[in-house]
Amino acid sequence: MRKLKVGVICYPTLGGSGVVATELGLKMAERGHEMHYITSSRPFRIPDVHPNIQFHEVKIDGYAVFKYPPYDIALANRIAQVIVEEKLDLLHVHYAVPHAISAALAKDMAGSTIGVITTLHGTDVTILGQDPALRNTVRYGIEKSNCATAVSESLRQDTIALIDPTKEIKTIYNFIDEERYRPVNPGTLKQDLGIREEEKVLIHISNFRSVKRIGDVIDSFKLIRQQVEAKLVLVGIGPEQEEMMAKAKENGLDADIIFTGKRDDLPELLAISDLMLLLSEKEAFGLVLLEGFACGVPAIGTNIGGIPEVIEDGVNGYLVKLGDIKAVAEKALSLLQEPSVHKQFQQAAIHTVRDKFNSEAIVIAYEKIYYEVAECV
Ligand code: GMT
Repeated sequence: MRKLKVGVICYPTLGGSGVVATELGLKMAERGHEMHYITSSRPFRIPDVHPNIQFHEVKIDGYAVFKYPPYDIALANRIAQVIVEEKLDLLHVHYAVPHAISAALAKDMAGSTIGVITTLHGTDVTILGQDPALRNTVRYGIEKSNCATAVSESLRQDTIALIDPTKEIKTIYNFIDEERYRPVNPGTLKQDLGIREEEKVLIHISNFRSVKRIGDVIDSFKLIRQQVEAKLVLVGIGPEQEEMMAKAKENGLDADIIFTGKRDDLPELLAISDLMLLLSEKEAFGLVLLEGFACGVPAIGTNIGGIPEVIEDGVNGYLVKLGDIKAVAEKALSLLQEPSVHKQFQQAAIHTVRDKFNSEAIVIAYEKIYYEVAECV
């Protein structure tokens, strides 16, 4: 099969959609395809020099006439240039708004028939798709794509219910880099964070947005902490951070909750963790669950969105109702106080990543779509 030239459009920052776009590009480049990232900055983990990966920066000047610099148009212009200059075979767009719209405009600007795949990641549908000002825009982006994929079955169904596209949506699950996320030796990290050897460690990793319900994580931890010696490690940065720091203090938990900020050593942080909490009110997939599972950390998550497609209740973790912090504490204690059960869950978590979310199988599923889209135009 000939190797393809693929333009990738994504948010280059640390959010889950950017991580998936980056990991997929790296895997496709390993398979010999030429990957062209067209983004505002070099995505995290995309190396400066790689024989099969190029970065095309989208630049925009803040002219005085613009209240808001039109990034979407600058992006379309750059995509159009790259389509022509690099003779791309297809575009893979991650996140519908504005990327799918910019891709459609770019195609028109370049006078090209290039195929477009749009991967929906969650909030582009579950939040933006509910906004009357953006619903039709999301729909337009999907309709203008040759193929649309969703990262979970739940997101696929939400997209049909909220957006009602005529286009078929295919579910392709997320995956993680199994070479990076695996049980590693954390060295002295536990001690360095001021956690005693005998203390249990609960971890939550997110962008600290309100949908993540970090308040529920803290309230659950408070109940857990009454029964076992434990620390809660909160990893990430975002809008709710200060409020959550204040909440920890108000609850007299500031010595037991460690706010680490953004960290690059996630496998090590996961290696010192006994249990992950993801208690979101919206979550299309929950990539962080896979990262934890791959490192042998079971999870308790809400029975929301795509989380039940990742957490198998009673096998690699537990599912609870949104806001049911008592249930979180009960399930957490049943794992933390029963080492043999905890061990079984750890093994099951590792197997979930190897079997259901195997990166090679998922990359091959995307590659199949790449060939279909490249050849159908
Ligand atoms: O809120 C986030 O978690 C970031 C967001 C993003 O756009 O990067 O994540 C979404 O995409 C991830 C990768 O597909 C999914 O794992 C997350 O579940 C999804 N977030 C939500 O649906 C809230």
